Amino acid sequence: MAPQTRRPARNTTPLATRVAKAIATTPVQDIHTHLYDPAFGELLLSGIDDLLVYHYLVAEAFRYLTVPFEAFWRLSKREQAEWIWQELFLERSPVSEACRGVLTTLEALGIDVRRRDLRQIRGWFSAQDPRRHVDRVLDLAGVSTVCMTNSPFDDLERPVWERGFRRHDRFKSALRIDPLLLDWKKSCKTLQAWGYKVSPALTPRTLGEVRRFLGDWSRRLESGFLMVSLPPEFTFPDQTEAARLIEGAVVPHCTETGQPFALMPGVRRGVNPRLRMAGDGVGLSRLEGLRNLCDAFPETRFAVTALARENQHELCVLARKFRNLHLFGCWWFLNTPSLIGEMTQMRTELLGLSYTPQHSDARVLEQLIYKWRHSREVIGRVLVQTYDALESTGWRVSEGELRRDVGALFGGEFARFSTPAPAPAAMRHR
Ligand code: HDL
Ligand code: ZN
Repeated sequence: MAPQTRRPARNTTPLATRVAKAIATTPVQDIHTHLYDPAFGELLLSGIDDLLVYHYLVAEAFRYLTVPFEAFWRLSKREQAEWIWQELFLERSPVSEACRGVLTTLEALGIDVRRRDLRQIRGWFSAQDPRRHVDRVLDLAGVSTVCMTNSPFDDLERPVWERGFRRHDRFKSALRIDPLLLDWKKSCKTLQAWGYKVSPALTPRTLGEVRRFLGDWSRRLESGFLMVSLPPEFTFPDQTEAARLIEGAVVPHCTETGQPFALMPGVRRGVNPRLRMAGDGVGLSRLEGLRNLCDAFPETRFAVTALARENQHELCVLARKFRNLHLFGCWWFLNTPSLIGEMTQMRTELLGLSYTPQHSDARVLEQLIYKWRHSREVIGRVLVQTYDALESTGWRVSEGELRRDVGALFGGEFARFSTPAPAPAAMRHR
């Protein structure tokens, strides 16, 4: 007779409640945003007009706008925001993820969206105390820290770093180097102007000077890692300047300083330049270059988020093969509930808890609220299913273990990945 299969005594609190509590109360370390420390002033975007002219909404509004693109770009930010509010919120229901996000944020801030009154919403934001508003938004979003995207090549941002400022302790830094790798011809001249002895030819001396540049800015930013977005065609090894700069300068710098190198393949810039920042698209990336990097540099840690949905499964399998590869986020066009759910379930099934399910990519301060509320909802649903399946084996998960696991997913695992621990004592002298 089949042995009696007695289901283990379950925790009296329903699992879904326990998971939801862990998700809701575990703060997130948001490892990729385009937000700025308040010391950067206007560069830290905030308020309803910036929320409405977000490039995701610009792209969606242009699908209905029949006016010439330039007519829209000639408008003021307020006029653009009014047009987007009219087209995407009043003329038709705001059902897209980016539209719903604006409303999730407003509702969380206590603004009555049923009135649909843009003037009243503007009044609410202008009445906020800017000094308190930043921390209030991070707290409301359940975010402990955000990582900025900092570029020495940004003419508005660079002077603030060069002047120096008192850091807000919840704003971390990542050194973004797209111009260096993707437009070496121009960046070589820029580095020369900044006093680095570089030449267009990537000689050992030039590569040494590029490392000096990376060292100077890593120290100035106190950057946690370096990042670059890459076109789908990027591969390694290769004769491109990007591949040669990565091999000759970026990887040695990251290995020497212990910073991960975050690669973000799959973006096709300027698919429709008329849309300006909203005009970028996606392409299927070749991942063998990433495999070759992980294999050639086992002591360097690579964090990766790929933009094409179709790359995600191969990327998960690659992460199973290389412990120096950490996957993060549902980037950009993947940051939708259906795709977050699909990717989080696949990653958990294949990688356990050794990845980072999400980053917000927020460009406007208050977006943190909706991007994390929407992501927590989806990640929570996947984890309920995950732990329910686990507990049906008889294994039980305590509340403390749930909080531990969620903390790992919400930044703890990326922090562990980013700081190499010494080998365990037992392994040291073998
Ligand atoms: O390159 C990137 O970091 C992307 O995230 C782009 O900034 C993009 O415009 C974006 O904001 N995506 O969410
Ligand atoms: Zn980004």
